[in-house]
Amino acid sequence: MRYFALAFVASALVACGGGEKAADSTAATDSAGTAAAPAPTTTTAAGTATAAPATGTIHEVKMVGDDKGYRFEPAELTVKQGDGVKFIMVSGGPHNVAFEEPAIPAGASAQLSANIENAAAPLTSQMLINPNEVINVSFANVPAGSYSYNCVPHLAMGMKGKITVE
Ligand SMILES: [Cu+2]
Repeated sequence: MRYFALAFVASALVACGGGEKAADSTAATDSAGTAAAPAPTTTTAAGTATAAPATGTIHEVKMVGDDKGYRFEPAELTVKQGDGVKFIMVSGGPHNVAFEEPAIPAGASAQLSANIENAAAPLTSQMLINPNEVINVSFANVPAGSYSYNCVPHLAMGMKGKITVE
């Protein structure tokens, strides 16, 4: 009788300890995720950089696909260092924003990759499917020059753009 009572207590303690462990590991994951969010660090072949938030004007570029074709509106845009560009999904998705190493200034790759919010890959944003979804790209802490980009799904249809950073 006493043996069974002890066994019951022991198994209750084990169950309790297991529960606490599960709760602890959930909390650790949450706090790590939150801590990483404000300043994601991106490593590319060109090096490592931490996201530099836009501090200037936020410009808007629409991502459109309709019976006139696939395009960024405006396709060409001039911004100042520190500005940001908000790409807005309007129609005809999925669309994304992909910069290419030879078509951006030398030394820009790591910082630009870090500055693409929720990037899917170096220099490449996630895909947007639903209207009013956005991709924010900061042009803080990147060299002045010409940044050409395209939409990967519609590259063959000429969905390309260029941002000049002054
Ligand atoms: Cu597209």
